[in-house]
Amino acid sequence: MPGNRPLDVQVSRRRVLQWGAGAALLGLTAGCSGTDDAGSTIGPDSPEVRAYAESEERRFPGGRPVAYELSATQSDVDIAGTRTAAWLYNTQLPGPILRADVGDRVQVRFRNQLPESTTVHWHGLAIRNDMDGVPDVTQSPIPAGTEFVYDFIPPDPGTYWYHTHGDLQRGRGLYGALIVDDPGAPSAYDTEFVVVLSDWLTERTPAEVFDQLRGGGMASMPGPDMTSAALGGDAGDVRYPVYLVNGKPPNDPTVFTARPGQRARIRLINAGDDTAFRVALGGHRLTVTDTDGFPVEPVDTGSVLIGMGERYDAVVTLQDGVFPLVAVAEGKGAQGFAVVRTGGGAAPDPAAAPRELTAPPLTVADLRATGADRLPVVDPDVTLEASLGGDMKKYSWTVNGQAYPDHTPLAVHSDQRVRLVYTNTTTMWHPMHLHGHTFAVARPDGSGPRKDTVIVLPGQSVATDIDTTNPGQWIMHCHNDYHLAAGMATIFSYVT
Ligand SMILES: [Cu+2]
Repeated sequence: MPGNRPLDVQVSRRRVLQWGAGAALLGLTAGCSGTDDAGSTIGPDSPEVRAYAESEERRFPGGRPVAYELSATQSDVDIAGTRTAAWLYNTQLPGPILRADVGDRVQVRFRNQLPESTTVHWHGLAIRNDMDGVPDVTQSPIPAGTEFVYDFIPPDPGTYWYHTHGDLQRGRGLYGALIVDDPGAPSAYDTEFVVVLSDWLTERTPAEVFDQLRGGGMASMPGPDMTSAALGGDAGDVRYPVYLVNGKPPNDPTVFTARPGQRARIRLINAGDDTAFRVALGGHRLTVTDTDGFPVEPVDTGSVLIGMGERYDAVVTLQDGVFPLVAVAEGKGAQGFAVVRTGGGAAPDPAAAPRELTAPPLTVADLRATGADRLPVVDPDVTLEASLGGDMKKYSWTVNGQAYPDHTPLAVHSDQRVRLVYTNTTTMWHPMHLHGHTFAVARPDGSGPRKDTVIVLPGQSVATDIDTTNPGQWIMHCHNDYHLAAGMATIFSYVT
């Protein structure tokens, strides 16, 4: 989404009239089916969004106010003794862990001290549309030097995260974990490791890498092809100089400490721009319990494969000693690394390759939603197609043949079961993310896990089921930040 160009959609006079003056003042132009029978667009300032917010307040009476201050600034960060330029939240990499209970009233006073406009997106949370933080879709970009108060109720417990939704800003360091606790649920663990994985540029900005990709150059360092069987081919577009775990490189790793025998909940978040990670903890099997904030039937594995935007939670019973937590940059010949320490001993080798990595990693196909979290099995009211395309000569990535901000919205009505089918016609995998909803991976028996981001492999289709319960304008996009910048997005658009 280069710059703040208005979105190139067919703007009907009818929509402008019905959406009203508020949207006109905001300059919001997203969404519009352009067809009369689709009705008028439900924008972020529409009465339907206010009604949703009010119903959430009624659903969670007495939610505590939880206030956070968040500033985005130009800073620099120490990567193993080398200062590199970064854009950070509260001068931390990753940003601070934000935490609240389900139903709390979260108010984040955000100050933009960057040299350009930005927004903050609360990834995975089904919150009111006007707080979703997507520039020119749910709000005007927050200008440099100004502030904006985000005010929302997290409706579901689990592992979430927040990040900028500005053009190619995330890779500069603007991301952090957002954890939502359920005070009513007994915790099945003794300690918790929040693990934010990312890929890090040391010499160039993401915008410079993007220009290079657009110019037809390889944005990678010299090396073998970046391919992965688990990802069905191309693993990524960019080879990074370093991969980070909680902002730390392998030669200066994060150390998680605990006691032997404790049950640790590991909350894995892939905040990378262009890198899938294959994660294992040496000497331990992972019991995966949740993905994208929602529970699954627990399943044991040696490793998990996690795409950008996805989260996996796993519980382990910790052994006595010192263990490598390895995040292999899938197909890229390098890894992120951290240490789990419960006893004495020398730190493991940052290049450790635990045997847990040898078997194929767990993927979404191995997961089943717990009964309580399944969507009821019903026939879809409407089926929508999202054909994922690309033109490598131009480094253009598309949905249904259009490169965002060019788009034809996927129009839906409230209270429908929508089946959204992603079909990947490219030779590269795409982690597709829908804002404002947690869909179910469609299966005939309804066992598909709930997700907000799902990997679609080359040449394959993934069907997702969505109950349209959160009116507004929701961006749907590839979570590879270069693919998003090159157009792989559209709008999931509620209309009346
Ligand atoms: Cu993509």
